[in-house]
Amino acid sequence: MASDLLVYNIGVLITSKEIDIINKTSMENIEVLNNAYVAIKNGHIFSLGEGDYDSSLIESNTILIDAEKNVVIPGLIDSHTHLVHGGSRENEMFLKAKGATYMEILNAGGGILSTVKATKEATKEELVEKAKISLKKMLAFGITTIESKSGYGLDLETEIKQLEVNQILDKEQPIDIVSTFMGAHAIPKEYKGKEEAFIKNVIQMLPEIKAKNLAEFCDIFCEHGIFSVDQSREVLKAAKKLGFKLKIHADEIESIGGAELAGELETTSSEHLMAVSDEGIIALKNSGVIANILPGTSFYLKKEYAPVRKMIDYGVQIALSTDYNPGSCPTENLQLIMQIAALYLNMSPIEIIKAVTINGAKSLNKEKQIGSIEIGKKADLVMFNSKSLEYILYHFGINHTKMVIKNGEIVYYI
Ligand code: IZC
Ligand code: ZN
Repeated sequence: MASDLLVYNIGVLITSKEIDIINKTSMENIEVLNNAYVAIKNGHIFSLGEGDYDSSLIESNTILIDAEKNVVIPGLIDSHTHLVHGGSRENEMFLKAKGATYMEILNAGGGILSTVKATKEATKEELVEKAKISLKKMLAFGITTIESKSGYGLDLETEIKQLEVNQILDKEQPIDIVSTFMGAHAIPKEYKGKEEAFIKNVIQMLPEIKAKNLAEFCDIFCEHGIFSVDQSREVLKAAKKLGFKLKIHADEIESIGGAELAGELETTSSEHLMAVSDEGIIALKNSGVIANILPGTSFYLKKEYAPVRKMIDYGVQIALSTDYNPGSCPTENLQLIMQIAALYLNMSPIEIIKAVTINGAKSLNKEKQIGSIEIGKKADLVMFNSKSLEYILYHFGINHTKMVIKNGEIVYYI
């Protein structure tokens, strides 16, 4: 049977299909094909292989794309973003340069709380238009699926507004959006000293978010001075009971047992982990929690990097994401994050690709539909203007994308 679109003459095709040649816990156990082709039909992968494609795969209507020996990989997955927000925080950059810390700025009513104010003041339409500009940039960087969190409302009305913006954006542009409710992102000013009351309030928001089907995941900022391990457990358990899948911002600034809690609750992923303890790493490994590492934040805040090599040695699976947000990582460039991972996390090229494809999909519980180029999966592909994978990681700070295919359609080409 003929295909709708066929990409041929691919120099290096990293399918990200997991293979067992090394061992199951490896971060390098993904398939790499040379001189390959991929055929697409009805928006899904129809056939692929090395060498010449069978002539039965094409007919007069088939769109043929010569990859000219370039690298092709699955569409990138950015599995941790704070996409929808009002305003920006460039003022903080220069406060930090004078010595102010992220926490000091937040405690003075800035940081997340200043974005909460701007997000409350913005209309839904303004938030849609602002986020759309970011999504356009993301698509150009080769991203075909993202996760997008609420958490700049901290009240039911604004949290719903943010999540409805996700819903609108999911329909209006090519990138698929997976929504996460993060009502427990910071303690609002009016709840200072009444943290328990705020926790109750967040728990009361959960059934409404669920009834409106506005989020698949629930996340919380488990951090010294924000939400404790016990408070995080309370919120996440309540969410789990209602059928939410779980994520947790854990051990970003201090090691307080967030990763251990992720293991206990078997969250889908655990985010940041710059200060994770050895016990935390073991908990992640034993529960199969994906460690979602956000090295752009370490870079931008001039902080320690997460101990990724140690986690990989322990057998933890790593995802890499931008953490795109207006405070600690204002960039949509996942390719830059991959380059930072090569430079500062000592990850190998194949480990990096695994982290932004199939492991990104696992961190969204979508590994059956996306994250690898396998027959039957969504035809989400990115072609780079490079014949070698290493070159993409070496030539940093630029955009290497040549073509993006989403659901079998060419949505970006340069
Ligand atoms: O707006 O600062 N870490 N949440 C937890 C963030 C960073 C986003 C922000
Ligand atoms: Zn985050």
